[in-house]
Amino acid sequence: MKTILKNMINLRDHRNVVVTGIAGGGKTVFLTSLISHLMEFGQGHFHIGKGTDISGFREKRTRKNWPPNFAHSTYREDLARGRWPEKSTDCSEYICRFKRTDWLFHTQSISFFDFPGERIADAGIAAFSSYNDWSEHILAHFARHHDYIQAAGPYLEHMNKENISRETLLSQYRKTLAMLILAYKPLVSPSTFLLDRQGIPAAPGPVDEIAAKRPAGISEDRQFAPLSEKARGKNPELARQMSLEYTRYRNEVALPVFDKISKAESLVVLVDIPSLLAGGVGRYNDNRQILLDLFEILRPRSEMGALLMRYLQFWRKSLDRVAFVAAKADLVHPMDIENKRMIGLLKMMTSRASEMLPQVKSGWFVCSACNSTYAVPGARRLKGRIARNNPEKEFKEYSVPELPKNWPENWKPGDYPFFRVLPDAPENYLIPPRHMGLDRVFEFISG
Ligand SMILES: Nc1nc2c(ncn2[C@@H]2O[C@H](COP(=O)(O)OP(=O)(O)OP(=O)(O)O)[C@@H](O)[C@H]2O)c(=O)[nH]1
Ligand SMILES: [Mg+2]
Repeated sequence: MKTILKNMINLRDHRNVVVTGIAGGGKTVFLTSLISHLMEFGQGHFHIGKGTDISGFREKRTRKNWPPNFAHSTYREDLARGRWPEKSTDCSEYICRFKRTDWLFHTQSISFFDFPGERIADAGIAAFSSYNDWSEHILAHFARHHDYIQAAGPYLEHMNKENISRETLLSQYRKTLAMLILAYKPLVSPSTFLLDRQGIPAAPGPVDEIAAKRPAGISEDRQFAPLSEKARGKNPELARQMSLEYTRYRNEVALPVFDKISKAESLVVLVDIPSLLAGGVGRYNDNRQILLDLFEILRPRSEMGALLMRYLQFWRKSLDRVAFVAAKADLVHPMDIENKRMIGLLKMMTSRASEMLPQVKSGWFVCSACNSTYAVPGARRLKGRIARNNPEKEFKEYSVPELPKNWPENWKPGDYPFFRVLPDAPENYLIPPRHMGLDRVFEFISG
């Protein structure tokens, strides 16, 4: 009764939804499929409420310079043609409005925000308005973690020298960042080193080659690197230049993204369990750390969160829902979904993050936004168009690893060979991609 009444008189008709996750985690495909289901409601086994109907769907395109409109029709076309959308090179937003039969007085309006996963690493830059504070923060992070000490050791040593030039300092920092990329470490910040503003990712190669090609900042002449208090004291002019470039980067690259993330009322956190298992324990550890860093920022009373809010200077609508989603569930055998192993792994990985936001309602879901496999009856096998070594793009049967009951203590890349497949979506746009659990996620995040 209470719910019916709440829905009938619901005055809050707009919701900001941010979909987050690391690069390649499935954000763009998730949104593409979800929007198709809302747009073509009734055509895709997508159910909400007790037989709720959605009608009058309208996209609201904006003329704002940034973020650009989410290119839904391009991505839907990609799926229909059997290719996944390109990785995102900029943030984008999709705003839509529709009527729900369970909301009598209002239409629901939602904005969905998508961004390139690499930008999450700039959370520290967004949180600290002062270059000096950011320097202390990032240098302390390097000092605390053994893996970072390895990559950053030569840089830290160089910083303590008597006379340091801008060129050598930046070159050493770029080498550190290149080593972090090669070690799959998450804190590659400024993130434009990994994915520049034109959307060009760093090409794999030796450390020196990556370091020589990529700038630690917006461009060659606008780079920066952290300096300790002692080094700043010894090199005041260098510190002044670094601080100037830091502030520019923060205003132009980091703040716009984190401003959007911090304004979310619903957050969808995609976790790509097949790729974490396929990639080894290092990939898992790094991904979990990224998640914890992000939640540290969203935590209302955390130092970073408080700083971010103070400096962004906006009236923060409060985050009230977080959906943790085990994405790409079609890459896992249905047996491991039925026996709850997939959701179990998701909960184990994210429970600490969820506890960091006790005032927010958390939900856990298993979901596949674009179901592209079929289960082979009676066997731990799937049928799909495996992406690798399949020039004809044929459907083939292949074995899938069993999900572990718990996250193992250790595992190597290749211990769980989950394969990528090509998308299998109807060419008829009226029919949205097959999905698993997408409607449950939507029901939760739409409040
Ligand atoms: N089988 C399957 N694969 C998926 C699904 N969603 C995404 N993928 C795979 O994951 C890859 C990355 O998906 P995207 O949606 O582009 O990931 P993203 O999070 O937007 O990545 P960035 O733009 O780099 O941040 C795709 O190219 C597919 O290989 C899904 O529902 N099922
Ligand atoms: Mg994307």
